[in-house]
Amino acid sequence: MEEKSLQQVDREVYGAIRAEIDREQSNLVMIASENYASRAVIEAQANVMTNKYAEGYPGARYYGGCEYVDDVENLAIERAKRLFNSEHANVQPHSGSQANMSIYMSFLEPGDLIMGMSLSHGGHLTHGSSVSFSGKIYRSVFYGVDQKTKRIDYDLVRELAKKHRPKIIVAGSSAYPRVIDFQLFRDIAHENGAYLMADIAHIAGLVAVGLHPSSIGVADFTSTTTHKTLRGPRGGLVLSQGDYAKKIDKSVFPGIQGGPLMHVIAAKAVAFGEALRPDFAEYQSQIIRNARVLADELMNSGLDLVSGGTDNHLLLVDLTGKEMTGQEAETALGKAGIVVNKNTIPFDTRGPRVTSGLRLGTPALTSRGMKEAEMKLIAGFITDALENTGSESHLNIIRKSVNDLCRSFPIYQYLKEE
Ligand code: DSN
Repeated sequence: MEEKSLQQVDREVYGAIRAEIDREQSNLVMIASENYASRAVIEAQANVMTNKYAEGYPGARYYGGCEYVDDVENLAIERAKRLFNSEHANVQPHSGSQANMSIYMSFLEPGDLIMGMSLSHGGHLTHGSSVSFSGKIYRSVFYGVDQKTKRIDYDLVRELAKKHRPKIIVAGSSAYPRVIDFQLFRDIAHENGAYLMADIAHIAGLVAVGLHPSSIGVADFTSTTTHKTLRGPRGGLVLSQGDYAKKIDKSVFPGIQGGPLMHVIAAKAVAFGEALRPDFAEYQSQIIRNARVLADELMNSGLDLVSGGTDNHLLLVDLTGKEMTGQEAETALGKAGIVVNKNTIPFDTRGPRVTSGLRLGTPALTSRGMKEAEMKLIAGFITDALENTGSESHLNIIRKSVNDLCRSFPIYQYLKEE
């Protein structure tokens, strides 16, 4: 077998990857769900375990030759359980969506009712949206935030649970800047005969180190992705009490997936190992400190934030009443080298392709070592760009300052082209 390098074999793909390395290095990545996985995580993911079929679970596979992939899966399971203080962990879901699907498939029948947070109030597609499998296979009803405080309206959650008697309540979000009260959700769910599923995809890193109340041991089951605040490879994870283990395992495989991605599971093991180290807790606190400084600075310069601030790693800028849409703001910031995403905000009058909001997150900036001083600078760049959305030349000037800042916080030094 010829063993040429990617660079020798495929200039186009190699070129796109080099360009992506440069993009990630020279822009401010502020998409709240993105991060920079460590060198060790990326190395573990780019390995020959991608070749191995391993349907089943460690010690009970449907293929021979699984001794080493068993080792990494056992390590990933044991570390995930320790990290989250969970009785059971299934590390095989390919994504957060599949982690959620595996829970639904374990405990719901088609047509059963899911109650989740409305997408436009910060929920997720897989929490019952009509365009996702979760809203096609199951019925759904949505709770949301209070119109005034923009915090979850727990009275409404209770009222809807009583009225509709959902089989499962989903507590979790992809755009909610405040603490989620899992205990209160549990009380409401159990009062009304529902299971509670917590989807901690965004806040998993904070939960792991105790900076957000944990859902483990409170919710019946918890799902997460592994690549957001948790800073691992892309992928999913399900955590639960031991007595649900069999059902969930059966639902992940053979229920909804075939062969697990063993190279990704190896990288998950590495990421969980990293998250168990003390410096990970310090990293998570810095994420929160950075988000707070960014929020304060943006509000001081006249921008409105949904709920008036943040408790976690993200903030939502409310552009209601401004000439500019979320889409226009995203484009202008992109030209200035600041990568964000437009986002619907609660009670948005604009559609999801346009929106009146911007979602900003600090996990990736914090991974590259940025702290409060840099957040102040970045808040200045953002307000300057939003005041000059129509001026290409002004956005270019900001971009140069962004590039300079990025150069002072280098990443991927080990990937320098030879
Ligand atoms: N796409 C993720 C996010 O950006 O929050 C959710 O799946």
